[in-house]
Amino acid sequence: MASLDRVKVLVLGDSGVGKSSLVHLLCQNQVLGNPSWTVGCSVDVRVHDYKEGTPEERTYYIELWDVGGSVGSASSVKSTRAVFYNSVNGIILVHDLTNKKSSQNLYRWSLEALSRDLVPTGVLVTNGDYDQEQFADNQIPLLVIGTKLDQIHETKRHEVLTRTAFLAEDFNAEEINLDCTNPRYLAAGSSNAVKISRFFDKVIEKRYFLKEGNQISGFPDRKRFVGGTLKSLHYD
Ligand SMILES: Nc1nc2c(ncn2[C@@H]2O[C@H](COP(=O)(O)OP(=O)(O)O)[C@@H](O)[C@H]2O)c(=O)[nH]1
Ligand SMILES: [Mg+2]
Repeated sequence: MASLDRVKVLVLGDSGVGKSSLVHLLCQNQVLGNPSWTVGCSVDVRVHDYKEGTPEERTYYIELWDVGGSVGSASSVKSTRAVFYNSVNGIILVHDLTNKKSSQNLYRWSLEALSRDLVPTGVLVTNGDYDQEQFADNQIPLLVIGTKLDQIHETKRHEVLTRTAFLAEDFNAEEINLDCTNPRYLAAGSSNAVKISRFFDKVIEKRYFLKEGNQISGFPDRKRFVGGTLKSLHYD
């Protein structure tokens, strides 16, 4: 049997937001019992059926790369990390809904990862020094995942989910908010499972089926970073 084609998806976010727990849930369909500190980079694989239930259905490996570390790291640490940013087909940005700083840091994480991909000489983004042009044509599908939804009190949910909706909009991405310690949030057939599946389909489509320069469906707007945040460019 021919080996399966694969795509590489980065899983980025601050330490402790739940990346290992999320990846375990996505790849093993199980809650990670006892998460240990992720040292360096860890890679797990999810077997994904592209266009499931259609005549074009095909199985792919989704490699989920959890690079680890802190976004405020010294540049030497960042350049070490940069080797993992080559040939990335998609990015999952993970933040902890109980921790605003972890949401804000997603801008820096995405800049670090994307600039490495677009500037082969390895010029990395430093604090607050964002190159607005580098992101004008980002074609890498992004997904924003908020964790620890179970830790948000009912009375605060609306406020928190409004904030995350703006964040996802900034990245022109779909968003999912969940509790990584409860597999029901990704149960087969649930809206979250459908979103995840659509995201991986998009990553595969971009990698294997779309020619360079084609727009991906679901990413109609061009985006550009302005002063550290992504702003839409409107072409009226
Ligand atoms: N209550 C709750 N705890 C979570 C959730 N996601 C992760 N955790 C816990 O948060 C801690 C850090 O998770 P981990 O997956 O190691 O984060 P990482 O450093 O980003 O890989 C662990 O104790 C997890 O069990 C969640 O959605 N809800
Ligand atoms: Mg970890």
